[in-house]
Order: sequence, then C-alpha cells, then structure tokens
Amino acid sequence: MAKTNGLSRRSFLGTTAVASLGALFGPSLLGSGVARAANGEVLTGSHWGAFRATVKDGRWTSVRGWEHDPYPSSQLEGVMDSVYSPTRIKYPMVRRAYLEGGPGASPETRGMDDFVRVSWDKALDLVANEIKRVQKEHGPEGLFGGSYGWFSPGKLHNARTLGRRMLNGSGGFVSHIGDYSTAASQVIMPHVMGTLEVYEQQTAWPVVVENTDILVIWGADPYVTNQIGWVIPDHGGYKGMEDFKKTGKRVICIDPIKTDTCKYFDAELISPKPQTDVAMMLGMAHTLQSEGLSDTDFLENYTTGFDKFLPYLMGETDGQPKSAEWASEICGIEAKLIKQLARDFKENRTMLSSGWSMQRMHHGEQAHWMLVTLACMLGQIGLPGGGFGLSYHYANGGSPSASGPKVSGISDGGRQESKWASSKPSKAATALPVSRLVEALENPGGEFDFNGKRQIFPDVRLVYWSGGNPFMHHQDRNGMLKAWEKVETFIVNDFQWTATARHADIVLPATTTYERNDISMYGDYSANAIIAMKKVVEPMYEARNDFDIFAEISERLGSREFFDEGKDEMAWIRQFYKTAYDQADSSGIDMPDFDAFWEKGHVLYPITDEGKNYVRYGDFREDPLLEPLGTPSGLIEIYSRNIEKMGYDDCPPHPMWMEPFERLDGPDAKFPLHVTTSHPKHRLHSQLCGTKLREKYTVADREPCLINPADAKARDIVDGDVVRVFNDRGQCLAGAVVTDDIRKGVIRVCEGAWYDPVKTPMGKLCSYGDINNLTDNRSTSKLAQGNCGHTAIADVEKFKGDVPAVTVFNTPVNG
Ligand SMILES: Nc1nc2c(c(=O)[nH]1)N[C@H]1C(S)=C(S)[C@@H](COP(=O)(O)OP(=O)(O)OC[C@H]3O[C@@H](n4cnc5c(=O)[nH]c(N)nc54)[C@H](O)[C@@H]3O)O[C@H]1N2
Ligand SMILES: Nc1nc2c(c(=O)[nH]1)N[C@H]1C(S)=C(S)[C@@H](COP(=O)(O)OP(=O)(O)OC[C@H]3O[C@@H](n4cnc5c(=O)[nH]c(N)nc54)[C@H](O)[C@@H]3O)O[C@H]1N2
Ligand SMILES: [Mo]
Repeated sequence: MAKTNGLSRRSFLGTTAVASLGALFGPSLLGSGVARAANGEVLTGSHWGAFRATVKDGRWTSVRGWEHDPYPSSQLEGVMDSVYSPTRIKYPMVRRAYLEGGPGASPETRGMDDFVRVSWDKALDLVANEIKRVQKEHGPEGLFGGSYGWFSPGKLHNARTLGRRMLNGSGGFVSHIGDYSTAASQVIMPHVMGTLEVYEQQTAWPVVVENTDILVIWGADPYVTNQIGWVIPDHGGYKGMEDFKKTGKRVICIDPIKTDTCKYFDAELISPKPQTDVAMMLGMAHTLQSEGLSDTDFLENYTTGFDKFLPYLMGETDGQPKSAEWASEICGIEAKLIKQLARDFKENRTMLSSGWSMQRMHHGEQAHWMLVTLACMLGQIGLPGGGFGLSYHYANGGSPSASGPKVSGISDGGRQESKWASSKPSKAATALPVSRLVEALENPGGEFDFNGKRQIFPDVRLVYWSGGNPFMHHQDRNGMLKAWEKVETFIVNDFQWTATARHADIVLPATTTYERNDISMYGDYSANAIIAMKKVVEPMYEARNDFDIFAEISERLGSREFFDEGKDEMAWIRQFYKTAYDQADSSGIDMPDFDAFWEKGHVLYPITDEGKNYVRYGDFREDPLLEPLGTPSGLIEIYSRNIEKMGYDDCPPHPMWMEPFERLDGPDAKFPLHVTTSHPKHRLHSQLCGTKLREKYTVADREPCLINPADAKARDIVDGDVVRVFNDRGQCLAGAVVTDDIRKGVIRVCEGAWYDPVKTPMGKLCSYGDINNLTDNRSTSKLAQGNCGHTAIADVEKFKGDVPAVTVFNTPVNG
C-alpha cells in the first residue's frame, strides 16, 4: 500500500516547540487540560502501531497510520479517544475510609467507597511513608511491586520498570516471574526446545509463502491479534498473510470459532471441543505411527525420548491406544478426518502454527509439547515452510528482520544490596509466578512448587501497581476480592478509572503515552526502525508521568539520585538512542545523530536477505552437533529427564492427555457450555474499553456473548438480549450475539471488559461483562504455575428483571 508522506518540516517544528515548552515548564504549568497551542502533525508510537496525530490548538483532532505501516490498526481512533475519555483520572485520590482510618481500614468496602481528592504532595507523602512503614515492619516480602501488565511501549516511560526501580532503590519488594500470556509454554519449552519459543522469530513469511503447502492455524486468530505489539508493531504479519492468501494454497483453522482469520483466508474450519487439542494431536500421532508414516530419521537424529513416549501413544502403558477413534470421542472431530489430516500433513509441506489459548488452560504445558512431538513425527522442523511456529499470531512473528542496532531502555536498577540488606531478612520467594499473587495472599508462609523448586509464599501487606490491570487480568474475581482484603494498602498509578484503580486506596493519575516524549523500536521481531515517540498533547488535568511520580517518591525515600541519576526525560531518551548509535558506528551502519533523528522522527533499517530467508531451526537441521539446542541433550526432548526428576503428578515427563478440572462434556461437567475468553478485536485487553470504540461492538450496552443458534434457542435467547452468564464462581451480564460462527456448546465473552459490580436480586454480578468473574484461580500445574484463563464452563440465561445500568465508564463519586 503506497502512501505519500504529507509531512512538512514546518509541522515538525511546531511539535518540537511544544515538546520543549513542556520540558521547560513541566506539567504543572502546562497541565490542567490546557495544552499549548500546537498545529501540525506529530509522529509517535503505541502498542497499536506508529501513527501521525494531527493537533489543532493543542487538541489532538485526528489520527492516521504511519505511511510505512502496511496495515494500520482500526483501534487507532480509540487510542486518540483514550486521551479525552471520561474515564480519565484527573487528580490524586484517596479512598475516604483509608484517608480516615489509615492502612488496613475496612478493606472489605474497597470498590464501593468514595474517594477524596488530595494534593500531589499529600498523596506522595502518604505513599512514601507507607512504603517505609511496610519495609521496616515486614521487610521486602511485605511489599508486592511486580506490576504485571501492558504499560506503554516506550523505553523510558515503562511504568512497571520505573516502579521497580523506585522500590529497588529503597528497601526491596517481591517481584514476579513470567506472564499471563504464555506462562505454561515459556516454562515447558526450554525443557523441550531449549528456548522460550513463544517469543522467538518465526520462519519468515516470504519462506512460508513460497514453500508451505498447508498452513495450519491452530487455536489462533492472527488477523485480530497481530494488531498489537509489545513494542510498536510493524504489522508485517498482515503482509505475510496477504501474500499467502494470494497463492490460493490450503489454510486450515482449528478453532471452536470461525475467526476473522478463518474468514479472511476462507479457510477450512475444524472446530474441536475446547481444551481437547492434545487428544486430537495424539490421534494424529497415532495415525502416523500405525500407518508407518512417522519420520524415523528425524526422530532418531534430532530428538530424544520418543521410545518412552511411544508405549503411551500405542496404549502399552495404560491399555488405551491414543487412536483417532479414541481422540474423536474426546474432541468431537470425526476419526476419519483426524486420520486424513495426519496423512495430508505428512504428504505436504505443513506449517503447524499455534496461538497461545491452548496453553492458557489447565495442564496447558502439554499442548505445545504435544504439538512439537507431532511436528517431530512429521519430520519437517528446520525445513523451509515446515515444522511448527508459536508466534505467527503475536507481534507479527515471521515479519522479516532487519539487522540494525536497537535502542536500550530504563532498567529496574537491580537490587540495591545496601538498602535491601538493612531490611528484615526473609526466606520467602523474592518473585512469584505472576498469577500466584492471590494464592500468596490466601496462604502467606505456605509452600508452593515451581519448575523444580519448592518455595515459600511471602506475607504481602502492600501492593503497588503501575501499568497493569489485575482487576481485569486475574481469574476468579470474587475469590480475588476476598483475598485482597488481606492487603493493608493498595496503590495504583493509571490514567483511567479501571476496576483496579477503583479498588485502590491511593490512586495517582498518570499521563498517557501521548502526553510525554519517549523512544521505542518498531517491530518486535523485525526491529526495522527506531521511532521517536513524540508528545502529542500536554498532560491533561493533574496527570504526571510515572517517571516523575516515582522520582518524587524516591526523593521522599532518600533515593532520588539513584532513581533518576540526575537526568530528565530528554537526557534519558538521548542516552537510549546513543546505545544504538554507538553500535551502528562500530558495525558500519549509517545513522543520523540524535538531533537529526528527533527532527525526522524515525530511522528505518533495510530488511536483509538473511531476514527474508530465515528458517527457524534451519541451522539445527543442517548440523545438530554443531548447532545443538539449549536442552540437556542438545536435541528436542520428547521425554524430559529433568521433568521426570521433579516428579509432579500434574506434569508427566512426556506429553500426555490429561483431563482439565472442568471441560465441555467432561467427566462430572457441572455446566453445559464452555466459555472461551478470546482477546478482543477492538481493544488491547481492557485498554480502550473506556473509549468510543465501544460503539462498534457492544450489544445492549454490554460486552458481547457469542452463542450458537441451537444453544440460544434452547434457552429462548434471541440476538440482542441481555443474558446472564454464570457458574459457581461468579456471574456477569453480556449482550447476546446469536451466530453460527461459534461451535455448539461454546460461548465467547472476550477478556478485558471492565468489571462493574452491582448487587441484584440474583446476587452480586458484573453488569458489563468481565468474564474473569467466572474463571478459576487454579494454576496450569506445579511446573509452570500459569493461569487458566481459558478453562471455564458455565450456563447462560436470558436476564429477567430490571437490567442494572452500566456505570463503570463514569468516574466514581468525587473522581
Ligand atoms: N480469562 C482470561 N483472562 C486473561 C486472558 C485470557 O485470555 N483470558 N489473557 C491474559 C493475558 S495474555 C494478559 S497479557 C493479561 C493482560 O493484562 P493487563 O496487561 O493488566 O491488561 P491491560 O488492559 O492492557 O492493562 C494495562 C493497564 O495499564 C494502564 N497503562 C497503560 N499505559 C500506562 C502508563 O504509561 N502508566 C500507567 N501507570 N498505566 C498505564 C492501562 O490504562 C491499563 O489499565 O490478561 C490476562 N487475562
Ligand atoms: N486485538 C488484540 N490483539 C491482541 C491482544 C488483545 O487484547 N487484542 N492481546 C495480545 C496478547 S497480550 C496476547 S497474549 C495475544 C493472545 O493470543 P492468543 O492467546 O493466541 O489469543 P486468544 O484470543 O486467547 O486465543 C486465540 C484463539 O484460540 C481459540 N481457542 C480458544 N480455546 C481453544 C481451544 O481449546 N482449542 C483451539 N483449537 N482453539 C481455541 C479462540 O477461539 C481464539 O480464536 O494476543 C495479543 N494481541
Ligand atoms: Mo498476553
């Protein structure tokens, strides 16, 4: 898509002027919602892409994708709207009960109390004094500062790292390990493949387009999820998909839902029962083996432990061959089709690409382990366009890489040994597997397993969150709320009144990405540009940058020098650029100096031939001895001795079908429908939920609930009805979308809808559609301790009685 660059030098001058005025006077003088008059277009970046923002009289008025972006996200309109959303937090706020009663005051009324506006000084004093108190009384284990979440992609204004830096400079804190995205796979894959696998570059799209005969998209919706990047996405995955589509080659989607991706490719759709993919893969593996189609050469030369897996596959260990017929009973796909797919995959160059939903489930470790095992039996790993890929759907995996240098970013400062040593020593874990915080609150001092280690839960009293939304992202909202009562003080930095902010004791208003200057890479995998993330408008209301908030707190804790090293925003940005500039210099790449870069707004690197021709595991295939994997054996581990040694009852040493604690039609299933909690097309989790993008998708003012016509009819539900989705853990309302796009027996309510609790005659429920009211806090297994966001069964009914209003998009009282 050719676009012209309509940017004049003049408009850049205009925006630079705004930036430097901001730097001179700071937010206090230019804030209060009155941005300096600026006319022109600013290039900046976000999780949704790079874009040009038009500013008129200090107000951001329109947005368009960067001309180098082949596929700008349709969410950009919402990004602009988020700055002006009525959900913005305007001032520092303290929960009244907390302000009056201090730490631990009536924790059970969090989320219901009103807030009191306080001055920045008062708020920062409260925060600093409380950090001091908790660190003194309880040591580092008393304070959780992990702050998981999708904060801004800028290298400086990284709310999570800045928060940790502030805490590292004082008496220490408990952090977290892993993430909600790939918790199970990122722990099992290093045992199997020697790498994280989920965050690695994929065989490049041009190679796939040329060589792949069958593209399998297994439990993924790349057309939707590639909109987003951890840094600024380049959207090269869309170009790859477009080119593949043009070849007319076969695409198969294995998904309970006819996804946008499936529709885009006009792909064959195979819809197994959710959570049964491992059984289906075993059925294919059994077919390959019994029909003499397994690639014995590949298994022999590149893998270890197939001999230990085989007796399980053939039923010699448990009397149950994992035949296609056996699999069919579990997954609901005809045995004939399972067998035919196995043969087709063998006969054709097949790319088994998989998303991550299948590992965000109970026993999620097994899914990708079994996918790898199947790929080994097919023997195409390391061949152009063959094998498996776990990141084609994320951040545009497979978008060919450039080889330019990368900018660095702010660090968390590491442990300040002198400060940490002076605080109370503790035997508790210094970092929790990220989704285990609630368990830690429930069971302080209790033991838990994690990837071969036995550890102790810390006794957390204070939780500080900046850059994430745990009252959206964590499972089992009601259980979580109960556990949270143990928290004496809950501090949140955010720019909007999320459920997390509403449940906090102290709320500090942060700026959005677009109200400050920053720098970042373009393309998570391609890394083909550096973008100057210029400030678009001045901070609204009393919002401050997280950097300045933490610097002020550090000042009060006596560690400001450590925190900011005496540098301001632009000095840090210059420093990050310099790391790239210096590398470029030594590798002979021509890069502009900082001022020229800042004025132009970006540096683009050319994509290399190496990048375009990249084949994942090509080197390993060529020479497994010279290019061994990072596993103990140097080979792909179908059987892991390390996992065997751990002896976990919920994670055996080779992949196995294991019943999740609940599933559709599973043994003792208490509810008749599976709930899938996909990532939303028009949001990034909960981000942009408070914007006008809602007009595009809400039904009866609520989050949509996809339901099959047969399931709807049986419940007398019609399109547009307000429905109640419920199970034993919780309930929420949603708006019914009756559609053949979803398999019978499955409903979909996307994650990320804002939690809006109300009391009704039916009990407490979320009136907007936060599906984590229905999910479960249990972990995937002792190995990875990942979250099970996609394991939930429930029922649905038409909502009777007075429909409660949705209030979560208004600011709270006094907010
Ligand atoms: N049931 C179920 N649950 C799930 C999932 C699922 O599939 N099913 N998916 C899981 C996954 S994969 C993930 S990654 C998580 C996502 O969980 P989160 O990353 O917590 O979700 P976001 O909605 O992106 O929340 C980011 C928050 O950071 C704030 N923020 C953004 N920029 C800044 C900033 O500069 N400063 C400050 N202070 N705040 C900022 C935003 O306003 C927002 O409130 O959810 C998980 N939860
Ligand atoms: N637009 C948008 N893009 C995003 C995000 C977002 O919030 N919005 N979030 C980003 C983040 S943080 C992450 S981690 C990734 C998430 O990427 P994924 O984890 O891959 O995304 P999900 O939406 O959870 O699931 C993908 C697909 O799996 C299907 N599925 C669910 N259960 C099963 C099952 O049991 N078997 C099979 N075969 N399929 C199943 C769903 O119907 C869905 O189409 O997306 C990233 N991209
Ligand atoms: Mo994620």
